[in-house]
Amino acid sequence: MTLSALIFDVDGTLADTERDGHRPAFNAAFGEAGLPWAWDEGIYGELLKVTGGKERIRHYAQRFDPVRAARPDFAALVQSLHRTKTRHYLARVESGAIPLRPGIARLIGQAREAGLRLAIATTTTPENVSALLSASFAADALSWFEVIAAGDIVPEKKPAPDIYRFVLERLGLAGRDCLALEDSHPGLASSLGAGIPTVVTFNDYSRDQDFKGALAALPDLAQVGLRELIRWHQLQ
Ligand code: XBP
Ligand code: MG
Repeated sequence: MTLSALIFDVDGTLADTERDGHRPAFNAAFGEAGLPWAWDEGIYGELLKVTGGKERIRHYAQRFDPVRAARPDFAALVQSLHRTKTRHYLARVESGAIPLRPGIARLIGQAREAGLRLAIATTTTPENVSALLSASFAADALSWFEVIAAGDIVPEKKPAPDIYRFVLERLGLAGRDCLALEDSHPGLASSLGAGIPTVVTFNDYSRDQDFKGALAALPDLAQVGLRELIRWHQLQ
């Protein structure tokens, strides 16, 4: 089976964005709104089980601040908090504060040299992807990815397979001709649900999660390049 395309998750895979990127951005938004909410590293690890920033805010309020969650203007509050959070997150990314994970830049360079097609399948907000790619690679990096599927573009976020099915449909490829790179159980469930062989690079938040079904689960891609991915893809 030939490998035709690599499909990358973003948060936790391209870069370790959650603990020192998204999390402080959420807290800055809560502070600006005068809310007594603060997500420390521990609680954020729990909240990451809910994919999507707006969904995560809603889940947190319903559980820890039900009176505020029951207010008629709660939906508008969630939207406004998420816009503020995205502004803070973009500022962090654009300042170069969030580096790529080990081996990612090399792998993308090798894949481009080998003529592999590239795509992105992420739950995060589209602007966050563009900012990370522009801050981490050359200015034209967005054009390297044929499909950038992000955030609310599909009805169901990960672990639902929607976002990966959207990418396959746009690429005109079958799942088995691709390889996905993910960092979390919800992400793996999503890519496997779309029939895409997947390699997991776990991180501090996801290391204890269940990665059954992955071709491999690694701490990072420091020792792994395109040759290894192609070999694993052919073995499955
Ligand atoms: C991870 C997510 C996102 C981010 C926050 O996405 O679940 O919701 O945590 O970004 P992935 P937003 O691992 O699929 O890249 O606030 O923009 O949702
Ligand atoms: Mg992820």
